[in-house]
Amino acid sequence: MPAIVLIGAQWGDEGKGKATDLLGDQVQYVVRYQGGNNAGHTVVIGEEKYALHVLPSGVLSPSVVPVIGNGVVIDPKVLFEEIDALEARGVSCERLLVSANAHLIMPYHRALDKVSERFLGNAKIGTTGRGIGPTYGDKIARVGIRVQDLFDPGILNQKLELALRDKNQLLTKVYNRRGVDAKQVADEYLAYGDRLRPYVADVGLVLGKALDNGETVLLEGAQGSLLDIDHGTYPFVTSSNPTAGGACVGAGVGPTRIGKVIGIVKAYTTRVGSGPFPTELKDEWGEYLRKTGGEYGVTTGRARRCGWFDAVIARYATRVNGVTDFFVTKLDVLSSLDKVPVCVAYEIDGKRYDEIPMTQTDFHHAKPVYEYLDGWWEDITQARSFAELPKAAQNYVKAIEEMSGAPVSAVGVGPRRDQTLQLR
Ligand code: 2SA
Ligand code: GDP
Ligand code: MG
Repeated sequence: MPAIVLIGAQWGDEGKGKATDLLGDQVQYVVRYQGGNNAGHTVVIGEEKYALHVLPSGVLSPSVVPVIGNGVVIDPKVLFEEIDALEARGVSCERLLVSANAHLIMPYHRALDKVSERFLGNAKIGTTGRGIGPTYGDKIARVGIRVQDLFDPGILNQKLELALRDKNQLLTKVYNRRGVDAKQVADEYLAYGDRLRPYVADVGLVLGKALDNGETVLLEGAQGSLLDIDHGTYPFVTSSNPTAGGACVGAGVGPTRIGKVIGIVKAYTTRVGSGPFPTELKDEWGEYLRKTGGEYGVTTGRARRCGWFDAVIARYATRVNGVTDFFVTKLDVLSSLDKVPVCVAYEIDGKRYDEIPMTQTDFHHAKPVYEYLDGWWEDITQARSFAELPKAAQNYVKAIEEMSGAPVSAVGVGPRRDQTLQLR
């Protein structure tokens, strides 16, 4: 069985955690390939609810090896807090593998993330403040610090000194903040290195061998396609590649090993942070979706912006990710509506667009063109097969399928594992 990639098809929080957990029985490895502890993946098992930030959602399945790939940025303090909290609840994390090439989020990255957002004022990105952007910035500028640097104190000190030369200038001279002490950081991170050592592995090699042996590897995306640094609504994006292509780079798995790309798509749309969002509802309907869907950030607690389903976005996600099938989540949240609006195209300066416009300026002016589908009033959270859904709900899913351009293989009608309808 080849590798499977699972991605968010919108702006994140589509329900990737639940979907990954559902696939747990069929896969031997679950790999995070980008992002860091900005992610918030919720998994509900029976009465227990888990919020994962940097660990792969597969950690909750005892037979799965959870893996943090080279494309992830790791805040070791947060990683250990997450491991300790899970182990205190009886979830073993000892199978975890961490890439020696993953970059580390350092205290100055967190400080710079927060202070630069403040500096931007109204133009801020609305980041999670976890130091993600500055850490990826250093990776690209080739001044980043990697997991393997923690095993060589000489190299760590050398790299820290180099990095802090301009970071401390920035913090103290530009942003008027306290500088960071290299010795203190080195001591703190060398201690993390001692604890991290048993988990560290040549992840690309491990995954390559697993695939050669016929095992199945699930590459779990964080955030969503429209938050991709290359294919998202730049600059209002995260600093990594959540799209399917990022999975190969961020895990060290070649593209020919990928057999399936599962797109997770919410039956409506949400977004956290700034940036364009054509179907956003700033009225009581937005509040209705937020309340009914429990749309609050899993990491920061921020209220998510809410809007109707946007088929233009879903089509785009199908194309840039090569989605082979969709998993539609949160259909239950749309029960009790007379009509359900679905955005089928945009109108920009009097012209109709069936695809996302090429320029950011146009996208900021995009107004949704809606089609109104019949709603349903029944509570669908108890449905256990597609046939049990009211006809209008079935038609809604079929319409999403047709407009998005890839078959729907599963539908979520609640947060629990059993609240999932398999279509194929
Ligand atoms: P960052 O911190 O540099 O990655 O922020 C840049 C943008 O990416 C967005 N972003 C997210 N959007 C949705 N969900 C995310 N994870 C958490 C969750 C978010 C939370 O699951 O709820 O708790 O607020 C996530 N992570 C990053 C972010 O909002 C910026 O728009
Ligand atoms: P992720 O970041 O993509 O993993 O998604 P989040 O965990 O941030 O947000 C998704 C939320 O929706 C979580 O609270 C899930 O428990 C919940 N959820 C997932 N699927 C469904 C569903 O089909 N119906 C409902 N009502 N909730 C769901
Ligand atoms: Mg989330």
